[in-house]
Amino acid sequence: QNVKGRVSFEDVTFHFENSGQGVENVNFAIEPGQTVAIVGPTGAGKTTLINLLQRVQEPNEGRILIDGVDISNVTRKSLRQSVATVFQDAGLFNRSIESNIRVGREDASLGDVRDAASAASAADFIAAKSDGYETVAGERGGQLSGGERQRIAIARAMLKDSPILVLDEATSALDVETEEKVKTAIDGLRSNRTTFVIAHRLSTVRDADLVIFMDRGKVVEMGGFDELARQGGRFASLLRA
Ligand code: DUT
Ligand code: MG
Repeated sequence: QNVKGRVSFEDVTFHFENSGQGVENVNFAIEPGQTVAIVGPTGAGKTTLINLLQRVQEPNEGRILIDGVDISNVTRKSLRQSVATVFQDAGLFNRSIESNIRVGREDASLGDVRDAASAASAADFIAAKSDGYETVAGERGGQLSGGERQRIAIARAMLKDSPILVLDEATSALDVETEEKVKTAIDGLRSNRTTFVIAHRLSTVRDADLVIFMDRGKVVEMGGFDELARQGGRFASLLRA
């Protein structure tokens, strides 16, 4: 695969037709392997920004480049190979755990699936189930706990091995032990991948190379964590809150 994962947004503006909300004039560039943390209040445009990167929505103005290529010229299918996602609602199907991990990599062997599960700290809980990898996830993964669903989504992304990763950090509380496992799995997933994270935890924001603080569709502040903390603006007051 020749995608490296350099991403840039150039004057990107997008408005939903019905509401007129969206994102306004977004500009940033991120190097391969770096992490961008997107923060801001509800309705700020965080999910919209991420959706634009996947061509779920298309900019009205400006362009988005991956390794210098305007993604409006890239098919959604090929974009899905380059961008893996780990969302709160993990996007699980009512099929076996094995086939849920394999989504997007139907060619993978059971050995590959097992390796991905281990790397995602999911191997232990899967082994503990009487049907193991054949355990059926249920409607939208409903037969599994939140932490289990998340780790299956992480295993899926591990297996996909794409240069760009998008994750929406869960706000739902996991028990401390599971939380630790999920965090370890995500750290493993992030290494060597350009990562966009809709961040809800301070520790994640602290680790990011670039913090984008959004409000009402606009980038209000952008920079490194220390830089923004020093500026004493919106982000800094969030830290004091
Ligand atoms: N919006 C629409 N139509 C949609 C989705 C969103 O009009 O289909 C509006 C709602 C909001 C703005 O766009 O005013 C940005 O929404 P987004 O979902 O990007 O906000 P967020 O930052 O992800 O909010 P949250 O933290 O609640 O997920
Ligand atoms: Mg959102």
